[in-house]
Amino acid sequence: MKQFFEGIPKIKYEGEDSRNPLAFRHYNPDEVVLGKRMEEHLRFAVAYWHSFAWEGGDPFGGQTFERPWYPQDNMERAKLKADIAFDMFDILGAPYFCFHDLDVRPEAGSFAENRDTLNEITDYFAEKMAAGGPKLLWGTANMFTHRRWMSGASTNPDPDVFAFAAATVKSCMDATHKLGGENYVLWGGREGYETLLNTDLTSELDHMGRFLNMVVEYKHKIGFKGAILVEPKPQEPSKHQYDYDVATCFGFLQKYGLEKEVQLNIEQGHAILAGHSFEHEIATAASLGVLGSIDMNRNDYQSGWDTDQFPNNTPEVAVAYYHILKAGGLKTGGTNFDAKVRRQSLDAEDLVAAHVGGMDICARGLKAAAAMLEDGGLEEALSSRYEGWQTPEAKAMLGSDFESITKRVLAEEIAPDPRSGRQEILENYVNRFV
Ligand code: XLS
Ligand code: NI
Ligand code: NI
Repeated sequence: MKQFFEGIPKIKYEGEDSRNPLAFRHYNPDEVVLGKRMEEHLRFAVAYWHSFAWEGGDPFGGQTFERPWYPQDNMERAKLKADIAFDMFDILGAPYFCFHDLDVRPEAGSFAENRDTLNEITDYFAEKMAAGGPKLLWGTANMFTHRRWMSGASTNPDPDVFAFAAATVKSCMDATHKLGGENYVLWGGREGYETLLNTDLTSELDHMGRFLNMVVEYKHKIGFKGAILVEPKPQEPSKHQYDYDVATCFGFLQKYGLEKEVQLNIEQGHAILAGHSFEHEIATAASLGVLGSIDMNRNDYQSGWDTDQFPNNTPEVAVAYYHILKAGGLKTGGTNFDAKVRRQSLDAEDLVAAHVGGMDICARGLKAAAAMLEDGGLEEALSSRYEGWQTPEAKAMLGSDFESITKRVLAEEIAPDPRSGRQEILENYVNRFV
């Protein structure tokens, strides 16, 4: 154990009455919920990017944190960062972690050097993982920070950037595969535009579609068994991003023949930026058959930015897990905290406490969701609301046509009798569980 987390013990489950701020009050990995251990339902992952690579900057000011692995520009400090990150995974008992290439190795400028340092650091990870460390939920490429990506990666007007992006994603898929990663993520922060005045929308989308097909072809070629996940977000950093939301992504996947090959990684904050709720995005993805994984970080509702805060709202988390459980639960996906502590939260203890709180609120939400499902009140309300569609006449109608329906409306003098949607009653019902 390095000095960095000195004095911070391994976090334990102490139950609801515990007053210890560094204990789980709800997250009890072995507790069985709906026939499955909590750990297997939630599949928590710590995000290397925000917890170990982000330095506390905002649009008006730079680094606030002081960490022994700064500046993040050489391999010696990259390894120190890895030592400390794996210490925290152990303190939390986190079963998974995830990373971007740029989080874990220095940026060299040349592709060959970036690939070699990525290979070196991921070999270092492999040793730690073999020695009892967590598993890899997903790997990904950061194709948005370096200036080469400013006009996009696969959608860049310059084919050399497309080529650099292809080589970069290949190297990250190789590293993810080597580490037994369970998914590979693509988030296109700069796959979009700043102004349509300089943008050939049609060819950019075609290039992005071809690029994603190459990802899938390469996955099959190397025998990567994990899921390929695209992460929707409407904007930020680009003014407009092509992967706007779940529905937009699904249309894109269908157009390029990928809807059976690619699933989605849905982030709470991105759902809010798109003008949706998290559960809307989850339920939509589930209904379209593309629910992959979740990034469980919330936005500040006042700021309108993707503030990437740790979750802290039980009702929101509970309805999200309700839709996940209803869809059969997370398969290769997990609950990733793509979240960062506030820039004034300088201490190692802040970093640990943020994850402890996030894991605990998710466990609490999961238990509430499971209790709702077990009680079955929402399912009953739903089947009663749609029961009319169970009649043979209603089912037959879907196979008929406007003329015959009109005849039936006249013959049977159909005059609909509106029924209450019972929204408040259902909201009150949910509040019994959260
Ligand atoms: C940024 C995204 C990013 C992805 C991975 O807003 O959430 O963190 O999850 O590139
Ligand atoms: Ni985000
Ligand atoms: Ni994310």
